[in-house]
Formats: sequence, structure tokens, C-alpha cells
Amino acid sequence: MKNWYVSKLAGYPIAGERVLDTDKGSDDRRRTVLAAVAPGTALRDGLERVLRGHTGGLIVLGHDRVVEQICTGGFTLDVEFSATRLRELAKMDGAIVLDNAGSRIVRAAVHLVPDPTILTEESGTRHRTAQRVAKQTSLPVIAISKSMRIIALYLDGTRYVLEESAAILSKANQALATLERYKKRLDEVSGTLSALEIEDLVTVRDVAVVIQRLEMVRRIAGEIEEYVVELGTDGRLLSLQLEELVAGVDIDREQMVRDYLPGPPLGPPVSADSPNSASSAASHATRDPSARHPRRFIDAMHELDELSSGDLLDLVKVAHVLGHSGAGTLDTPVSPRGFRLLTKVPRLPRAIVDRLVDHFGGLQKLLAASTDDLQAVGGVGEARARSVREGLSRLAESSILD
Ligand code: 3AT
Ligand code: 3AT
Ligand code: MN
Repeated sequence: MKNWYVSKLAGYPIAGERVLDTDKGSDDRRRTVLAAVAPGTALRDGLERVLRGHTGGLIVLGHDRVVEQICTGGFTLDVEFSATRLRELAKMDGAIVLDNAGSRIVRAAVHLVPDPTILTEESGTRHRTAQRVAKQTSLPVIAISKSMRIIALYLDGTRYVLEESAAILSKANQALATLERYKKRLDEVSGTLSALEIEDLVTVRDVAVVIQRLEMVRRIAGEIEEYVVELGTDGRLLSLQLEELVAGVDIDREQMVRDYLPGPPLGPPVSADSPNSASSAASHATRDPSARHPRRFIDAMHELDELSSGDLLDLVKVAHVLGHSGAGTLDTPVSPRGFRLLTKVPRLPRAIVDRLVDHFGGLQKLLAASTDDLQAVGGVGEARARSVREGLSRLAESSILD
């Protein structure tokens, strides 16, 4: 898992200004900014010092033409940023302006004069100014309140309160305990599904239950990821625990959908540099690995993401997202293509998994295939054929034992 986590802080939306949470660009931006002010950074150290110094502070995280236009008074510094310098400069009235990288202090004791017609629901002059400047410049602005002892970050239309690590950690640990319970349940239902798949006794219900549990695990993990970003260096242990618990969950979810989405087989993913990736979804294509997949798959994955937490509890709705609907749907027998189980075979590259499924078309045929049959697939030599054969047999045995 990479360092930039999905993030949603104790922010409150500001009328009509909130960028949708599903907006990937704004998520990335928010995560970048939250990481820049997370514990362990020099900037956060400075903010904490100002907080402890009871002076209050107003800090603009970036300097450009727009910022320059709303700066009056104060003086130009252009010195390297340090936490102690920030604290000293905060003793003066006015705002401090940092450069875009946050590595230099550009100006101090500045009186900011943002457009007064910009809406703000703050009351104090410092906080009103912070919110307006954030909206006008699109740069992050931090207000450290002298009276309320709070560090607030303004980003576009949203205000976030930067909490202390101890407070975040206690929430995070609660979420982690929930994740552990969810994961245990997920392991149970996926084990059952594997056994049913091998015996070819799967119904839509069994599939929906696993998808539901995968999704629940993913969502609580997403919440914990937010805490990890907020915690910065204080979140390392949490991050390790999280990674261990959710290892393989994303792949399983993807392979579940590929296993059970009705219609022609979902062949090997479309190559990333195919002409399709230059379409309207181009901005996502570079980041989103699922962009390599057929439309139908992407849509299903997206609908899963969008399921409300209420709908997620309804197996019929979950099945519907997977393309299974109608009366008695949940009891309809279905057969997997085999992506998920093949992914569990050790040391089998995903491209080979895709080719094997493409060639055989279904798990039962894969289970029935001899090593000779398996070698008919490109990239599968004698040794690999044997390891696939053995891997599948081992899965079959361990599944029956459950
Ligand atoms: P002091 O000598 O510290 O009292 P000052 O000129 O240094 O005055 P400050 O920047 O410390 O002023 O601001 C003190 C308060 O004055 C903060 C705010 O509540 C009020 N204030 C400043 N500018 C405005 C304004 N344009 N409109 C309303 N209140 C303002
Ligand atoms: P506190 O919660 O009291 O810290 P506040 O939003 O109530 O913040 P105040 O009106 O008390 O704000 O102002 C406190 C200081 O904020 C005064 C001044 O140093 C700074 N400040 C306020 N407005 C501006 C501005 N437009 N530009 C630069 N500094 C400002
Ligand atoms: Mn005040």
C-alpha cells in the first residue's frame, strides 16, 4: 500500500462549496495537504509550538501572484522554514506566508485583504480571513486559534481540525478492532465460497455474501487509512497493522467481480496504453489500475463503491450490482470463471491467471485439466503447469477439510 491514503477528516461542508468526496483529484490533494501537516513534519511541529505559545497564528501555505495581491503591510523575509522561526514570527500580529513547498518563510506580519464578498461563516477576523484566503487563492490556509486552542486547516470550501495524535489513535484503534472482526468473518465466508466453488455448488447468495464482506472490510480499512494520513509518523504502527489485515482484499474483490459478472468472459485486461485510456476517463486512467479492464467491469466496481452502507446490508442489492437480479436471484446457481482461486495459487503471475481463465473459460474446466491441457496455454511450461495443478489440488483438499 502506498503512502497516500484516502482521507476524510472532521471537516464540515460549507454551503454549496463542497467538492464531492468521490472526486479523485480533490481526494489526492486533500491527502497531500494533510500529509504535509501531519505529525512528524517540521510544519506540524511549528504549528504545535504556536499552539502552545498561545499567540494564535494565520499561515498561508503557498505564495503566488494571487497571494501577493492580497498581502499588505508586514515584511518580506525569504528565509528557510523552521518550526522555531514560525513560532517566533507568530508572536506578531498578522499572517505568515510560506512558499509552495513549505520550505521557506516568504513574508510575515502581513495583513491579508481577501475579497470581502467571499462567503464565510466564521466570526473571528483571523478565521474569516483564513477561510476567504483559502477560497480566493485555492491554497491551504491554517488558522491557529488563540482563544479556542485549535489548529484549523482551510482547504477550498472545507475546514478541517487538526487533532492530537492521542485522540486520533484512540478512534483508529477502535476502528482497527472492528476491522479485525470483519476480516475474521470475511475469511470464514470466503473459505466457504472456495469449498462451494470446487464442488460447483455456488449460488448468487454465497457470492453476494463474500462481496458484501469484502466491501465492509474495505470501507473500514479506508477509514483507518484516513487516520494513518492524519497521524503522519505517529501512524506507522497502525499502518503496518492495517496492511497486514487487508493484504489481498483489493485483489480478491476485483477477482470476485471478474469471476461472477455475467456475460462473455472478461478476458485479459486491455493494455494500459490502448487508445481507450485516452478517453474521457483519462485523468483517472493513469492512477486507477482497473482502467485497464472492460467497461462492464469498471461499472460494476464503481457501483460497488457507490453502494450506500444501508444497501450493502441487502444481499439482493449487492447481487444486482454484480448483474444478478430478478425473482429468486439469490438461490440461482452460478459458476466462477476461476480468477479468484487461481490467484491463490502461489507464484502464479496475474497475466497467466488471466490467460488460463481465458483459455478454459471456467473453474470446473480448470480443475479437470491435466498438466498437458494446461501447457496448451501460452506462458505455461511443464513446471508451471505442474505447480498450477498442484496448487489447485491443494486448494481443493484444504477447502473440503473446512
Ligand atoms: P493592539 O495594539 O494589539 O490592540 P493591533 O493594531 O496590533 O492592536 P491586532 O492585529 O492585534 O491589532 O488585532 C486586534 C483585534 O482587532 C483583532 C480583531 O478582533 C480586531 N480587528 C483588527 N482588524 C479588524 C477589522 N478590519 N475589522 C474588525 N476587527 C478588526
Ligand atoms: P482567535 O480564535 O481569537 O485566535 P479570531 O478569528 O477570533 O481568532 P481575532 O479577530 O481575535 O480572530 O484576530 C486575532 C488576530 O488575527 C489579529 C491578527 O493578528 C490576526 N488577523 C486577523 N485578521 C487578519 C488579517 N486579515 N490579516 C492578517 N492577520 C489577521
Ligand atoms: Mn478572537
